Order: sequence, then structure tokens, then C-alpha cells
Amino acid sequence: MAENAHGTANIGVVGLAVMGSNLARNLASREGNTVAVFNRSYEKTETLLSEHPEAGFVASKTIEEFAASLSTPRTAIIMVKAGAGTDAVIDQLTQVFEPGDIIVDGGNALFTDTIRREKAVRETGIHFVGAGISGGEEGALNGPSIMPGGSAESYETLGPILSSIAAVAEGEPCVTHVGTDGAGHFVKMIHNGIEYADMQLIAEAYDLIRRGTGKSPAEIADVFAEWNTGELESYLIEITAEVLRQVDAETGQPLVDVILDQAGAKGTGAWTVQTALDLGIPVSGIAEAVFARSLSSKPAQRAAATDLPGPSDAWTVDDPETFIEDVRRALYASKIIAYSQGFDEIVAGAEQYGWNIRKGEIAKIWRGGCIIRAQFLNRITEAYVDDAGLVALVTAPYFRDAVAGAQDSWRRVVATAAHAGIPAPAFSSSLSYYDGLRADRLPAALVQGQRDFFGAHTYKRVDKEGTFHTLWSGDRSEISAVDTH
Ligand code: NBP
Repeated sequence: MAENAHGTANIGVVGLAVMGSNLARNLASREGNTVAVFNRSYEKTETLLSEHPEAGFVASKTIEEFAASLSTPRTAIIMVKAGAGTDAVIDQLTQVFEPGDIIVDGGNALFTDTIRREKAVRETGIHFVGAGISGGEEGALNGPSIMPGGSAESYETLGPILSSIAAVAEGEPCVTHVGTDGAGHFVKMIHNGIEYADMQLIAEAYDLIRRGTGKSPAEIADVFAEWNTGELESYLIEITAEVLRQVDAETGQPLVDVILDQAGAKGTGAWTVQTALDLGIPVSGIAEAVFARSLSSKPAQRAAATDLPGPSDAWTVDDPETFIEDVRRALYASKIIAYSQGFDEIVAGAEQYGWNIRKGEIAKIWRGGCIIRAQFLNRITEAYVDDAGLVALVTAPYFRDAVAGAQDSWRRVVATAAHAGIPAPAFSSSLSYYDGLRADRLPAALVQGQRDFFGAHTYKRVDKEGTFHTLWSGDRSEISAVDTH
């Protein structure tokens, strides 16, 4: 451990649980960094110091010492439990920091909290940066994908430090200044929402293959490993093969068969959906993924429903190889929809909150370090480079062609799942979204008619300008009306 000499550290970390410790070690391993560390309870600091003497951490027992150990402008990254803990640490830091210093919240904060905190901290002259950090423990240690918000000025100091610890994809660090105040945490939230959808789609693919072909988890692991060499190549496909191959030491069973089938959640998927509802953006794939976890975690309801009847016909797959290829294509098409919906929400959020978010750059910084890292993010970047004003990602030529090539398989898989009584909510909602988006005419016209009938909510016509209402309880003639939406 280095002497706690004043002003020797160029960066500090507050909160030394798993994420903070690993991030601090990552920072310390990069040329030119001296890292100050502080944790509410000193035990965690002591553990970190004793386990990693090589890091040369500058440790403090009080927040005052911690501030004094940093060179100016002081820069500290908070890695504590999101919520009240974050507010408590910000309060402490604003007491001991000075105008021009930078406080970074690297936790999973709700972006509206970040907007509130940035506003309050800015009044003290201190910069506040909400930075989404993805990649879990391993990413924090070896290189995460980092999504910082905050002022452009703070990024001048912070950018080089974050670039030094970020993952590198195709020679470029996976970090970019996303936008002001809450933009970084907003984009991290969408990242997590897409992660939920991607994981659910993979889980549905596994379930269909297992129940359709009778292959064992280890055999399906081989299928995923094979998929990981093609257009589906991604971290989530890779780890799926690893999980499916794992054998439980105690029972000798595939591990996946002894894991309780009730999925947990930390809340960022739900935030993505709640925010999408507020913004009016249909992120149906993400929503179905969140709800699928909720459904799985209702043991009493599931137990009560086990004897509800399923399909009367038995289901068999005639040609397993063709079926597996259909599932692969359905997965790819559904994944494109999940990302397209996620980017729609980024566009809507940017418009609502006044952020200038460069979508292609976001796809780039998700290519490495983070949980949804995938080869096909390059295609998203290219789509936004080719057409910065792209209205829906799925309409970009590459994705249009990819979905066109997959759609027959996609339709067969969704129909098969329905026929066999196998839940595939993310596959089927993605296909419905696709068909809804491309429809010439939607039954929304009927909904408008119903709304006008019971609530005089009015409607527009396809053949002339204006807003109209039918006198449903009168002579049913049409009158001009004031638009009430
Ligand atoms: P936790 O989320 O488990 O938080 C534990 C840390 O928060 C400890 O250092 C604890 O100090 C500190 N803390 C708490 Br709790 N309340 C505090 C308070 N009132 N004042 C000061 N410190 C307080 O740690 P984590 O799993 O390392 O995650 C850190 C952040 O990173 C979270 O926001 C998390 O959502 C985010 N994140 C986690 C992952 C992941 O894979 N785990 C990935 C991406 C982002 P103590 O030691 O004194 O109790």
C-alpha cells in the first residue's frame, strides 16, 4: 500500500464490493494511474489492500482523507448499491470536493435519478457524471463497456481515464460520451433491456430444440457452439453453450436440469419497459422477456395451473436438422427486432430529454466488454453510418434482407410453438411486431371507432383532413370535432 500522501492519486473509487474492487484493480493496472480507494466500512478496504498489494492503492479511512489523497481536479467513481447509498456518498463527496472536481456514479442508477443528481451537484460547481458500466465482475476487472453521461467538459478529463480501462473492440475502446446528464444511464438501461430480450430468445430456442428433438443439454451446447461461429456470434450464445454443457457434481445431471426454473431480476429490464410505456415506444420483445421472468417466479400460480389442458395433438419433429436451422433463423430475426426496438427507445429518450445520442457509436461501444457484445453490432453501426436518420433499424437494407431470409423459418417456429403448446413469448411477439410494423392497414381503425363510440374520442379519416365524431347515440351522422386523441 502506498503512503496516503496528499494529492498523489489521479483517480479514486468509492465502494469496494465486487464491482468497485475490480474496477479499482483495473484502473491500477493501467500505466500512469494511481488509485485512491474508500469504502464505508474499512474491512473491505483492508481486504482489498491485503489481497492486492501490487495495485499500490492509496487507502483512506475517512472521506476527508480520501479527497485529500486525490490530485486536482479530483475524480472519484462511486460503485455502491444504487439508490440511497449513492445519494449518501454524493452528499459526503460534495462536502469535501471543490468546484471543477468530478463525481462519477458507475452504479446501475435509474436515469431520472441521475438527471436529478446532476442538477443538484452542478449547483455546487462540481461535475456529476452518471456512467453505465456493463460487463459484470469480469468486465469491471478486465475491461467493461462504459456509457458515460454528464458534461462535455468533464469528459475531457474523464475520457482518457475511462478509455484506458474499457474493453477494446477492433482496436477501439468501448466508451463514448453518450450525452448530457442521465444519457449514459439511460443507454445502459436500454442495454440491459436488450440483454433481457436476447437471453429470453436464447432460452426459448433451447426449449424448442430440447422438446422438439429430444437432444440432451450437452448436445444442444454443441448446437449453440456451432451457432457461435456464424451471424449469431455473441457472448450470450457462447456462455449458453457453457451453461448447457455443465454437469452437476452432486447428481451427475446436467446443471440446467437441477437449477430451479424461476428467473430473478434486478429491475433494469422493468425500468426499460416502464420508460418505454411512458415514451409510447413498443418494446414488446423486452417486455415479454421481463414478463416471462415474472411468470416463471410465480410458483403458486404455476402449481395451480399444471393440469390445465394443453394441445390435443402430439407433436413430433420430422427432420431435427431442419427444425434446428428454423429455430436459428427465428432467433436471429427476433434478435434484430429486439435491438431495433431498443434503439427506437434510445431515439425517443434522446428526443424527450434533449440528448444528442449517436446511435452508431452506441452500437460500437457495445461490441466489447458488455453482456450483449456481438458480432452483429457492427451491422448496426454500419446501418446508422449509411443513414443517420434511419427511422427503424429493421428497415435498414442489411436487416431487411436478414429478416426476409429468415421469415419463413420464423413463422414456422412460432406456429409450431403454438401448435405444440410451448411458450415462446419473445419469438411470437417479435414476429407480431414485425407484421404490425409492415402492415398497410391495422385494426387500430376499429379501435378508434370503438373509442369514438363510448368516449367521443374522435377520429381522423383517410380521405380528408380534419377530426371527426359520429353521433352514435343520435342519428349516427358524422360531425367535425376537436381532436381529443
Ligand atoms: P453492491 O451493489 O452489493 O453494493 C455494496 C457496496 O455499497 C458496498 O461497498 C457498501 O459498503 C456500499 N454501500 C451501501 Br450497500 N450503502 C451505502 C451507503 N449508505 N453509503 C456508502 N456505501 C454504501 O455492490 P456491487 O455488486 O459491487 O455493485 C456496485 C454497483 O455496480 C451497483 O450499483 C450495481 O448495480 C452496479 N453494477 C453491478 C454489476 C454486477 O455484475 N454486480 C454490473 C454492473 C453494475 P459497505 O461495505 O460499507 O456495506
